[in-house]
Amino acid sequence: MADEKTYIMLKPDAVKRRLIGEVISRIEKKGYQITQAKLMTLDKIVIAEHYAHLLDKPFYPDLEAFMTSGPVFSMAVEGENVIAGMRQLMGPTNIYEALPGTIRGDYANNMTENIIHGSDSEEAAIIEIKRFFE
Ligand code: IDP
Ligand code: MG
Repeated sequence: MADEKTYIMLKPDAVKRRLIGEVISRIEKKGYQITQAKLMTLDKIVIAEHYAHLLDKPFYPDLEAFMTSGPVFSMAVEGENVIAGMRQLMGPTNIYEALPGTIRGDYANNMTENIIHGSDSEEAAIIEIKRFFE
């Protein structure tokens, strides 16, 4: 299978908790390659684009406040089947179902502050890499 690219974001809780190195280490141990990386602070406009599918959810205000609370660490990550592979390393959205050994399972104890974002499809990966790196 040809190499794929995905967009990975270490959220403000990961940066504040000094977990950038820990998560990068897991990505590299898996054999994926980080091809772009950048620390950045996001405004409400880009968060509303990135989480457009969640704008009407009751938790959106908390999500917006969290995502703009400090810098995030953005990465483009490359590898065979990396989109699904990273979602597996991350663990599920519902952190109560995230098993130990996954990033969310090991580090997240809250549905909103869950350490990491990863694209969920090829289309999303292309849009998100463009959004955060161009
Ligand atoms: P994903 O990050 O696993 O792709 P999405 O459904 O795209 O999950 O949700 C984006 C983000 O919104 C989650 O990572 C989490 O930070 C937050 N979120 C999702 N569902 C909930 C919820 O039910 N309560 C609080 N926050 C949520
Ligand atoms: Mg998502």
